[in-house]
Amino acid sequence: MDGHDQVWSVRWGKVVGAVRALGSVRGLRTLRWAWRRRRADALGLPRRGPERARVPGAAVRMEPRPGGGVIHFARSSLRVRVAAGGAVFCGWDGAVPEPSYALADGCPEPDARVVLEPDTEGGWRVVAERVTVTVSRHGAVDVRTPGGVVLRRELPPRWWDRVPGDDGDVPGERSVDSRWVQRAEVAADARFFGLGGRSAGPRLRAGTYRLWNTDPGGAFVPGDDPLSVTMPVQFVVADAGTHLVFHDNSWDGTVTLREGVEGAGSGHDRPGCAELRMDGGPLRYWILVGTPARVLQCWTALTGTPALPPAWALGPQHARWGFGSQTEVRRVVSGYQERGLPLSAVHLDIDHFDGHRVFTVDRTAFPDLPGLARELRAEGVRLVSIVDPGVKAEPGNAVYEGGAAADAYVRDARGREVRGVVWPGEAVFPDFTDARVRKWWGGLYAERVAQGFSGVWHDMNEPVSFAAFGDPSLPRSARHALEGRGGDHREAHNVYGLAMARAGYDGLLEQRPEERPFLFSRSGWVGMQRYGGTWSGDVATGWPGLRASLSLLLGMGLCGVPYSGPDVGGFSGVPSPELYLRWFQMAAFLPLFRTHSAMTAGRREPWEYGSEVLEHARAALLERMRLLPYFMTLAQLARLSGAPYVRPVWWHAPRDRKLRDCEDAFLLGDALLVAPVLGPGVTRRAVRLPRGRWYDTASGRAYDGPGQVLVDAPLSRIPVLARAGAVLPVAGAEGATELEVWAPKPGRHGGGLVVPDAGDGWERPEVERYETRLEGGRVVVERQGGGEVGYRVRVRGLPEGSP
Ligand code: NBV
Repeated sequence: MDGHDQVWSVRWGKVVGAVRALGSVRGLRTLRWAWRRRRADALGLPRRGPERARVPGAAVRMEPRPGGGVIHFARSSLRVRVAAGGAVFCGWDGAVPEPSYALADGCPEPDARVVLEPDTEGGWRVVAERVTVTVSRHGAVDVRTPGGVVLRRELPPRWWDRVPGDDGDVPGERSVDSRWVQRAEVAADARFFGLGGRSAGPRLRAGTYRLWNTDPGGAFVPGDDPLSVTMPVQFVVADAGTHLVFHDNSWDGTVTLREGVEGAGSGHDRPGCAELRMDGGPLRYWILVGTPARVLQCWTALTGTPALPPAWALGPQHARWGFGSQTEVRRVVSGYQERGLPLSAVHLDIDHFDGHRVFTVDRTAFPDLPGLARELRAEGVRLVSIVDPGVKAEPGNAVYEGGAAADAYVRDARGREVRGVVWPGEAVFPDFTDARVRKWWGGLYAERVAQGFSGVWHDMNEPVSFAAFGDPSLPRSARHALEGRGGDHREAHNVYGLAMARAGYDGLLEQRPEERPFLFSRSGWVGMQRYGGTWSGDVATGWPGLRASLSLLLGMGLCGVPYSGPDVGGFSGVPSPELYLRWFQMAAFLPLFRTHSAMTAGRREPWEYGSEVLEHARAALLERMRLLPYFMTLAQLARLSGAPYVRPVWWHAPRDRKLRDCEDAFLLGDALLVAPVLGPGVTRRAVRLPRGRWYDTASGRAYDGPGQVLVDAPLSRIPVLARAGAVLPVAGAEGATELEVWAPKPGRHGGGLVVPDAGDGWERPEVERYETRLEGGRVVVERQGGGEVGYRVRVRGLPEGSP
């Protein structure tokens, strides 16, 4: 089957599955639930009724405020405020930065040096260090570089307000569900990235992308949209500069993108265009401008530093839905050990619960989980547990009863518990937007800790409630606390997974304050990196799935979530040995390196695909172990600077258009360029190189970029190139950290950072900086600021026989 056939077979499989499911008990439940959900919304949501369109109209006056000011228009107002770190906030209709689920520490202080002043065109402008924002008399907002080049032009927005007086609205006030649209233009050469985890990227081509976290149901292939993490975050890269725009609004909406065309019609450029349409919520956004690294740094300052995983979470991990028993888990781990394959963690899925009830254990199949955990831990293998938010609603289920007593579950507009359908059957959903509920839920992680689990994996938190038709989630009319403000699922849906992650993270931290909590979550929103990472979700087995998983990961990194990875081999089916191996080889260079599969899919142990695959998988595993100190350094750097471990190849050269369009390779930190094999039968592949010298790490051969080169990609490995001059920490043969140094190009300097991490705990290690240069044909490595290079140094990339 080629990629196209694989995509269609996945889609067809979903249709057949859905039809079959309808005949089962669960099918009937989901049918009943879908009707109930629809009815709840018909009764519980305000009717749309007549609406009135509105645009800001002409500017009337301006009010200066710290960091900017407020411009009043005939029918709206715009607040512009430059924050101390350089991020610019724009809020229409009185919108202010807080409250916000995205902001890590509330709204940053204004940059006191910035003022809003009249410009020569009759509008206003703010001039900040890295950006100038001008506002026209009719409410168009231009974002310019300090040199005056326009990066983005936001046209005046348009609202559709319900006619005042309807459904208890206060006349003259905008209701929370006023719909709005805002259209922006960007340079003709600009490329769009981001929007959370998208399957059809990383470069987001023309299309409409929905902002509503969704379980795609079954496995997804490129083009399936939306998925579990959607974010209103556009990362835009153009010749003139890079910028990020974040619309801080968790409501349902769409972003329609269209790349521009240079020299379209009579030689004029047609600009690129991004149109955001929202079903409600505030029109407020942040704009960040600078180099990609600078933008991500500023983004992290705003939305939070990524949680630092413990070192073991950077090692190889193995999961499966359907281990079925403790004996089977033991057998799989022994299989790794007997073959000398490193393994850091095993993940237990919902089949280890008692009847799919979260925070329970099936004692028949897993009679002594704490014992197993202790035994494995002594052998260097941790256990990670899945946690689903849906709680089986039945008397006698202690979790359910505890939550009911604490009034923890989401209720409908009439005040009754919302009862959906998930794995355990009829289920209720904790309202994580309530601090009190987060506290209660976090306390439940004590049970997981007592079972011996070292970390958790949050699933089904879009949230999912199986429905025979319509949205597989909660009714939009369902009520949520929203931190005491009160509101409904239209606003809470997209932040549900984020708030659950917060509860889980805090719960784990409380249990084991001396350890870094390990958590990754399928769904989430802007800021989820504060609590952990994510993974691809149910990516379809097949070459298109492999590509989709890379797209997703790169997009998440640009949205500030650096720790993620795919299900190696794909979730849904039986990969060919070649596909399994290529997936495995790519994932060995990704932060979360985990094999996983569905209950009905084939096995994922490296020895299940024949001896040749086993040997090559072993090589990938050993290389991963060798690179662990580098991964740990990248994790620390992500915390310090927001730079994702895995970066697009244009990271340091966003003006290189060919790199901008390159979607089949990635940078791992500053030192390595990884070129995975994404199709069958490949033994050589083209690699687009950024500027500078690059060494094929397998052959040592040097290539000079920019440009495209052909490199060998035998089944035994995927191409990995090292940047000349790079310094990276690796584990030496005896386990001690060594510096791998790639010879700089003659006349050039190089260098690299090393963050020696103890592996866990909260100590903040020092960042060590190393510099490299060639001197008389020898590579010299020095520690910046003087001091010993306290590591053994291994130089690579010098011609044979060099000193
Ligand atoms: O818990 C079962 C699976 C899990 O293995 C997978 O990783 C999640 O993405 N889960 C989804 C629910 C069932 C999906 C069909």
